[in-house]
Amino acid sequence: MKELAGFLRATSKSRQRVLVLCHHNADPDAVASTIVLADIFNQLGVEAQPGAADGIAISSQTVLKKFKREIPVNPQLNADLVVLVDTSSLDHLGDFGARLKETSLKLAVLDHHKPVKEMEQLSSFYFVREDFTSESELIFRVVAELGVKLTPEQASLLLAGVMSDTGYFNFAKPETFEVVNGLLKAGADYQQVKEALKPPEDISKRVAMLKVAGRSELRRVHGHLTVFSKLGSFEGDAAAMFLRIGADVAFVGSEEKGRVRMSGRARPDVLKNTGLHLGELMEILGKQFGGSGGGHAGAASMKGKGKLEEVKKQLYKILEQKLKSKK
Ligand SMILES: [Mn+2]
Repeated sequence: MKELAGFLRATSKSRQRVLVLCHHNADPDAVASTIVLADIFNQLGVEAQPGAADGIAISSQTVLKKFKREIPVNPQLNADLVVLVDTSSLDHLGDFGARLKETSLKLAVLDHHKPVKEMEQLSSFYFVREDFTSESELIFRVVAELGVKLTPEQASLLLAGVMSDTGYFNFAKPETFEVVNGLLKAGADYQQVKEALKPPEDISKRVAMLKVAGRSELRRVHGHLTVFSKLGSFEGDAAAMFLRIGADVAFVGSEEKGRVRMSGRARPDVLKNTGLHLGELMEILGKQFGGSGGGHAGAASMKGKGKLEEVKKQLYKILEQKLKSKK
């Protein structure tokens, strides 16, 4: 953290204009950490703007509304330094990533996803800590290191980020609760955050979940219950639902006009026993199908070109190898 705090201090002294940027379809963890980091830069005396590439998720919109904050989507690229937050690679910035690449602006990466080699080479500063369950925790730690005080609203935003990325503390570590304690002490409002994160009773989502359940295929791979299903939206939510109702590993994909997309989720105990890492698996599949993929060990996604049936075939080939127990 000292190293990161040092970087933030040095950047503040250098009088650069900073753009803090997060990935497309930005989740609450992404928008919270982006907004709070931009605030901190401003507090340290540097001109900083927050921004999200290609749009933000509905859940983030609700959280931002609750705490009266906004984040510009596809902001202007008039900065000296772009700090990528909660974003492991330019591929996760949608079309905005290609625009950013063309500018050859100076880049810094502050992330908690699986490191991407190419990004490390592209960045002037690279700080990736996969052991953090959310980017918001990372931001909280560096803010503490800097000795800056969070406002109650900033603390609430970060708490929303932590809760969203840990799946309401399902993937939390002991350190997560230390951060949560700090956020509550800084004035975070747990009830309000919980309220803001509560998904609206969306009829289309309920129908989607029922459909995806009906289409699901169950296979046992080395004793593990694996589920595969198809859905054109809410893929991540659907995969998470399959874990809640009993799957060890679940994948939900879609295919439209030759483009495929797939999300996966796996139970922590399965990851531990087998060494499976869905971020790695999705990276392999993304590359195999001319696209990209990545994420966390227990939650990841890919997109590419081709047939979903073919993706499924390759997926099970990998699972056959990876789901062997280490013991
Ligand atoms: Mn995150």
